Order: sequence, then structure tokens, then C-alpha cells
Amino acid sequence: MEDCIFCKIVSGEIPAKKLYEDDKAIAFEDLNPKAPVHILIIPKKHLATSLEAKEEDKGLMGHLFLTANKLAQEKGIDRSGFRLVVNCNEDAGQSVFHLHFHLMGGRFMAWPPG
Ligand code: DGP
Repeated sequence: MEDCIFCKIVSGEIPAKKLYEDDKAIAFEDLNPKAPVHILIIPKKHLATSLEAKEEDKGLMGHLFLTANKLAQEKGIDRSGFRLVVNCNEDAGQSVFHLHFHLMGGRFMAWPPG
């Protein structure tokens, strides 16, 4: 989608520190990390928010989840623990309107989140 930062990362127009890529998804380091490990996992397909995921995207959603698990294991934060966050719309603080999972770990995280 035109004017979407994450679509531009998918196309290679904007550089990113990519950690994973396949035909459906990519993962890259967050530009402003909030934890020692802070990775964004995104579908290549443009979905502005998690609310746009439809029945046909069920497999894709599962794929993003399993990709997060794989990266958590690769980064060695699977045993210590990690958080997967999807911010949806304004109150949650979503700032980039292309669906993304934040994979965060490597430090203790308080609950509830602020
Ligand atoms: P959210 O607030 O949930 O929409 O998170 C958006 C995240 O995207 C935020 O943690 C910063 C990150 N981000 C924004 N622009 C870029 C970029 O151009 N490159 C990378 N790697 N991350 C970005």
C-alpha cells in the first residue's frame, strides 16, 4: 500500500534489520526498541489493524504467531519469557497502521502494561 512504512520495508524501499522472511511474513528489529529483544513480525499483506483480519486470514495469523515462537527460541528468550503485543487503534497507541506483532523480551515486564 502506498505511503505505508511497513509495506515499504516489505518491498525493500526502506531498509530494516531483517531477521526472518518468507513468502507471507517478515520480521525485523524495532527502530526504537523498548526491551533488549524487540522484534516486529508483520504480514506482507497490508492489513491496517488486527480488526481487518478476516476468515481468509486465519492461517496467516497462525503463521505470524508461530514465527514469533521461532524467533523467541532463536533469541533465547523462550524460557525466561517474552511478551507478544498487538496494539490496535488509538487508545492502544498504534502508530503504524500495518498489522504487526511486537515480540519483546530479555527483561522483566510489569503487568498490567501502562
Ligand atoms: P505501534 O505503536 O504498535 O504501532 O508500533 C510501531 C512500532 O514500529 C514502533 O515500536 C516503532 C516501529 N517503527 C516505526 N517506524 C519504523 C521503521 O521505519 N523501521 C523500523 N524498524 N521500525 C519502525
